[in-house]
Amino acid sequence: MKPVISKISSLLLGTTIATTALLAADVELSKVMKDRGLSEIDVIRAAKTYNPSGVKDEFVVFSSGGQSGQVIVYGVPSMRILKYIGVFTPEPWQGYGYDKDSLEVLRQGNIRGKEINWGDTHHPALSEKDGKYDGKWLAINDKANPRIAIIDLEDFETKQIVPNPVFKSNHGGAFFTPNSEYIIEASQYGAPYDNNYHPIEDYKETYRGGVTMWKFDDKIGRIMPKDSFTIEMPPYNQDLSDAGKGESYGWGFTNSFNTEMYTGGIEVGMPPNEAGMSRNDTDFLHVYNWQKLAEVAKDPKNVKIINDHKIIPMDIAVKNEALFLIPEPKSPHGVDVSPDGKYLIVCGKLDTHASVYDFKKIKEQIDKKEYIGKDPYGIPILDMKKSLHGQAELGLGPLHTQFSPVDGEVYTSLYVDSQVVKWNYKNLKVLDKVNVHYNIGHLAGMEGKSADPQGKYIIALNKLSIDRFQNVGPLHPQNHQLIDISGKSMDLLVDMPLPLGEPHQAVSIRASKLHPKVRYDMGTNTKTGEQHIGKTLAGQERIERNGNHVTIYSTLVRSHINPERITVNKGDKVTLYMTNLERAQDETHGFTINDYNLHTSLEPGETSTFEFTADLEGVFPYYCTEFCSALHLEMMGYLMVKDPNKKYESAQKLKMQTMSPEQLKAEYDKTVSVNTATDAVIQSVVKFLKDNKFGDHKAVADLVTDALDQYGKIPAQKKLSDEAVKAGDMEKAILYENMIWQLMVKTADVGIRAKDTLVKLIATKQSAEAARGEKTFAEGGCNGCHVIGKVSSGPDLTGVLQRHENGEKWVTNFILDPEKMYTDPYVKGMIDFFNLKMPNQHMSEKETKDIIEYLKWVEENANLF
Ligand code: RUQ
Ligand code: CUA
Repeated sequence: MKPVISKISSLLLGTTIATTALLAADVELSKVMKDRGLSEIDVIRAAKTYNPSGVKDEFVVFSSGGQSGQVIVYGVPSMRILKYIGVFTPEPWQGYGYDKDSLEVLRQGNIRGKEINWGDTHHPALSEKDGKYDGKWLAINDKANPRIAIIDLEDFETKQIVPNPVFKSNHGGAFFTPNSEYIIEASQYGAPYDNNYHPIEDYKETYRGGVTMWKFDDKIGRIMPKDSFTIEMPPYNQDLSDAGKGESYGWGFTNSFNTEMYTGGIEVGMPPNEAGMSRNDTDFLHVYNWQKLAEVAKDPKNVKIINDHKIIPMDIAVKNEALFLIPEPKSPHGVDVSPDGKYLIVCGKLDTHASVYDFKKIKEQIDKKEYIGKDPYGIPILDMKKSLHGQAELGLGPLHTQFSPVDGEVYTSLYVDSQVVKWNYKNLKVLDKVNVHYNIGHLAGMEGKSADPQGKYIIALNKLSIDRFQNVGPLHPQNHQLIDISGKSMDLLVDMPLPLGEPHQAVSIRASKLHPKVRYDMGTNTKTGEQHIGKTLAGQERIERNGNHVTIYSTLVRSHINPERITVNKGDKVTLYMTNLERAQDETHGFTINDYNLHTSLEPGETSTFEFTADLEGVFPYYCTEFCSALHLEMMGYLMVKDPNKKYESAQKLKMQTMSPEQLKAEYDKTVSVNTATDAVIQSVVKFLKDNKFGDHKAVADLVTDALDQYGKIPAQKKLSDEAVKAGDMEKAILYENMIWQLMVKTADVGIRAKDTLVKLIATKQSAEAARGEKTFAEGGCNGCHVIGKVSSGPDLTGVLQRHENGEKWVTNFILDPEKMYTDPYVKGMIDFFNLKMPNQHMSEKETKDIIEYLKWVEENANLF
């Protein structure tokens, strides 16, 4: 009965916020289950992944976007997408590739002068310290046009793209070494290092594979190409890689297929590549000592320079005992190093086994120079059997492996079987299998490839989704499936469709390890992290002309763009700098100019640049593209492009009715008096700020600086207004007075924000009860009628506990059962005044107690509201 009554009473009283929640809670779970056809286990699975509004995820996942050339960021366990990061592909909504500064990053990825506007992102990698993720940088490779990009995890933006100077494709990247010293990038398809034509018949002689070791500066988060080098390898198609750690620190591992060095020729009657490249029973795992080779590369005698890049030839690597091969089952796929670095797991792909190599056994053979032979290029080959810890039969098409915190326990994807298998790589026993949908490639454990795997979940990155989702045409979404691995057997929790590319591999990190910023220092070039040359503060907006080069220094702040008119000549070179003056969190402004194919997204504090030739004559509205405020639509202006060789006749002026001198005087007086009243408000805020020593708090002082910056412009406008009055031009005087009002509003806007910030800083600390009470007050809908510090559609509650005898008890009773007190003379008076009755919000005694504590806190700080 209760909900019905409260629904009616709330309708009468005009508040429905609180009752909606009550109604939802009162609907029986069993009815929802029945209506939606859910079983109990479904509900448990839902509960394991459901995040109520405002609740955040424990893990953050970075997934490659495959052919979208992006990175996709989502949360676990909710599987909610948080961001797409433009990397190798322009991303108009972020302005990535549509303003000059981001275009400079994108164009770092040009290869041989060619603009490349897409990528096949494969393997994201998180930077490491002692083999554990440090949450600072993300690297990702582009397989199609061999490149590595670096993303800064302070703002989730791409900062650097480095093309590989000698490879023509890559696959086995990006992998950080355990202290982010290097990023490993292995090639895929054998090809000449130089950019010349070499006949395919010379494949064995002139085509090469290899591994590039990109030197990484983890302080600034940039690859240092000059300090990087490539280890030349035979034209076996190198595949996935991993860096050793712990016991195997200093070593790198890359497997391969096509040690047959088959080059196809289906068109001349040869069997296709797929047959020729998988003929041998074994291929080679490449084992190389990058630490030693980094020293070797420092001596110019040891390196060949190709395309301005250092190459360590195979014979030099062999001579330095830093490059070896070990047979591995044919056409293997992943190579995954265990968290302690003692074991490497290589999966068969065409074999049902996973092979577990023991690094100690590998090292023993290397130390004793015990080789079973050499490959055609003179690289020593170690004995496979002697290197193996053992093999486990897992199922069809094993690909990739992730680790868990349980010793020996791992999870491997089975492509052909469409399963994830849980097994123990130490005792080689299979423990459990779960079906996935369908044809899983990679799988992602929580920090599952670091030295500190977290367990809990595995994500299956499936290649096909077939029947899992609504049919949206022949091209289906991708399917990431979340699997709970906390129990004895695995449990598939939920599917997430990803409507982009083929998300290839994902890495995850505890959300607590990430520390992204919410705003930039004012005037930052976010692509370099440095102060932007176009940084413009309020009042510095200007248009400068130098010959036919026009430079505009503009600002954006709710809700205007300054300047609002830009007039240039057709053919002028235009540089437009834009600074978002906002400091408030999430106050992004976008910016575009009609027909010029330009867009930028300006996060608070960011400056960016448009550079274009005004080659189209006409009138081009520009505007803010983010719905940033109530006056967002007004946030606009015009680019006017005139042809200097044309004569423009002004259109006939309409006969507009003009105001009489008396009317003008009256309007002028009204404007001035509004300004006087507004100024009084500003002065009261200023007094509050001064009385409460705003200068002690940097955040507030910054806001006050901004506010005073606006306020300081008023005298100049006032002078212009007074001059206009003196000259008898009331029309103009009114406009200047309006400008003064605008400046006052901006001052007040920032000033009040400063005041609010200061209040939060200097108010007495809330007790846990009071904090809970504030939440209950808001969630219970109380603030729908009661605004602290203001009379709104209900009375101001500041001081309410003093207003009545036994105030605490009085208010408690009133909250718990307001109807009972409607006839109380004081309450009756209020009901008449506000024409509203306090509704029963069905607060519990505990909630009411918390609210009382909150009201006490309000009272303690009454002077601040
Ligand atoms: S490799 S699906 Cu391209 Cu990462 Cu195994
Ligand atoms: Cu700024 Cu819309």
